[in-house]
Amino acid sequence: MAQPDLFEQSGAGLPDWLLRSKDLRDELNRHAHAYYVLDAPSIPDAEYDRLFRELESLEAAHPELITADSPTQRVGGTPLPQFSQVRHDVPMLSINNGFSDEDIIAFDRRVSEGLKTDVAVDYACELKFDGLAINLRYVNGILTEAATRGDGATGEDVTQNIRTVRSIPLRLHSAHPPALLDVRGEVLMYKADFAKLNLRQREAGQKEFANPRNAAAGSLRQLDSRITAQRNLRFFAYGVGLLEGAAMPQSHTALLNWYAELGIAVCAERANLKGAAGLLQFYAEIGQRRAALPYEIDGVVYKVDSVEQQQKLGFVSRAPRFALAHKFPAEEAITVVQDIVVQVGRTGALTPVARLAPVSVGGVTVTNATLHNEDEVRRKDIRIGDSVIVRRAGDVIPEVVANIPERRPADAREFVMPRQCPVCGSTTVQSEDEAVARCAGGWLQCAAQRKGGLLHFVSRRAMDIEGLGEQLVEQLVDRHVVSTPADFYKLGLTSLAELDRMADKSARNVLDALEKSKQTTLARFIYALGIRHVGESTAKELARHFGSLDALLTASEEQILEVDDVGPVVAQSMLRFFAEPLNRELIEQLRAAGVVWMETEPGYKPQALAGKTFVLTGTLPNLKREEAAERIEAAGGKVAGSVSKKTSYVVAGEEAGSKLVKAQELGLVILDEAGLLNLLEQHA
Ligand code: D41
Repeated sequence: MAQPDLFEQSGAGLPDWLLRSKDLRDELNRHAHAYYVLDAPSIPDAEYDRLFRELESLEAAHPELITADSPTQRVGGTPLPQFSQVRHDVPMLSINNGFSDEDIIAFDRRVSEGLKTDVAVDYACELKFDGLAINLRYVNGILTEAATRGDGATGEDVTQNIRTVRSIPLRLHSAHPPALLDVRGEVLMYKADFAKLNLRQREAGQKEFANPRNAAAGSLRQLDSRITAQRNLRFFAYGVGLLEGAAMPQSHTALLNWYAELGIAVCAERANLKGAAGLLQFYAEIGQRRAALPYEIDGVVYKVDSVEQQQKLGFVSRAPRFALAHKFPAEEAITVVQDIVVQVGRTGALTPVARLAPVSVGGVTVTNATLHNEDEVRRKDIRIGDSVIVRRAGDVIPEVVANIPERRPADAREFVMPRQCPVCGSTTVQSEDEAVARCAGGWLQCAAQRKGGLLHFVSRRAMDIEGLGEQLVEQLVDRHVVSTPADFYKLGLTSLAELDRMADKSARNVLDALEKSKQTTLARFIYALGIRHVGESTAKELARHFGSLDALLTASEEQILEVDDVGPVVAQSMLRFFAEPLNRELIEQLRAAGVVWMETEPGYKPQALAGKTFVLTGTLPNLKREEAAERIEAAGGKVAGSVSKKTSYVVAGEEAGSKLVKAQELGLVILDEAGLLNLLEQHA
């Protein structure tokens, strides 16, 4: 029976189940929108599931209730025999790429010339998602068809699978939707979902995906949409095709804002900027934040904002003149594994490292990439001589992602994990619960562990001793000048000046930096000790909880376990560390050398800014970003990387970019440096 009849026949007294099913549909769709589009869950998952099951059972009893926009229609469905072809009414164009500053300046110049204007052009800047382009067709507000871009003229019908993507509304949020709307955007998989998927694939003995893009593509091309439904794909809109029965918005920004009103997900990381300088600023800012974003992007996209201007500019071959993708340097490259060696870290962990034929990845020449551990080498089946894909993302260490089996030479050699530490010759141990093998030699035996531990001690987030780099520490250890962190503070001008490539001036700088580092915080000191499993945030929690080093040194296991985020593994590791007389001695020597910090009452927790979240953007006139963060944290506040509704304060300095724009859009409190200092003082 068709649905309108149901409503008509019942007249005044509609049956309860009919009204209830409509309420459930609307409510579930609302919650799904809050969760997947607004990123602001409105009910607990369990409650959502309960409502969902209620609707399912109503629909099972009354199949005529099932509407195209029912949330139950997102999951499962009968397997597709194949994908049929869809011709795009308006072709899906491609987008031109730029790589260098010069390319961007030339683009802006072409645009200005095309528009015959002298004033800086208004651009809408957005992210370039590394996913799959897709067209969603809404007829009278209902999702009726979804197709891949294909060659731009013809794509594949993936409607069934797209219905399972929960950030795509099955019905537009509008009482008067356009008669026809083609929404264009990108389907992608979040990095975290990708990691979980690969873990599941590995555990099930199935093939892993090389990257989130491939995983998204594979998930969208599933013939069984029940599998797609489990993959948690996402969608962000960035364009429009055919539009009938509504006026075309006058700018790209207006288009995306309209989409948001219609319940279609658009990315919040956008900015409206002017001229080439604005574009380059956006690129730099997003480049900084790239690694922290939950999804992969391969660049940013600039579009002339005004639709009138867009039309004036027209097209070159298959791409519009009004848009440009500014690509980041590729994060992956192919090269040859020349050797596999073993490195020993500060905890004695033995890490197989591939020595590579030099290759440029992400703008940097890479010659080494980690293989993590022996299991990984076996699982990925990497041999010496193999051609491999290497990846370098953000600040992380380059890694070998996969080999290319077709290119394996006949004489490729397998890697063998040494049974002895390659540095000190001690035996290696492989514990049951860990994938890594470790050198059993410890600090006293093993120079590699010593070097690693010393480098950790001087590192920026620990004691922050500038000028004590890898080469210097290496020499100091090899010449037996330094063997424990306390030895650093015994260094004098003569012992430093004797080292290779050490001028008098740089020796003085190192001594100054050592002197400066003595004024530190308890958190940094704890972190610098390099206790296994005690990272930076655990060190902060420990410092906050105990207030003084003596309180920490005398703490029992139970007392340590009271600290937030500290479990038995961390507690055990700390007790073991502090029980070692040499470690106690080290701590005493460091104190005797003059290393100090402010101690507070045990259990003291500065409440002033507790629960407040800060985002720092741009350059502050006096405070370094790190210092500002430290002071906020010292007052109990948190520092986050990106702006959201939950941000309490945005601290903006010189050249603040899209974070500031977003803060303004959200109506957040924006402080300058003076404002921040004021706030800190008020709460001191
Ligand atoms: O995020 C993207 N990958 C993205 C792709 C984007 N943000 N904007 C885009 N804009 C266009 C035009 C200007 C043609 C509407 C695009 C693409 N095109 C695109 N993606 C794949 C081919 C073309």
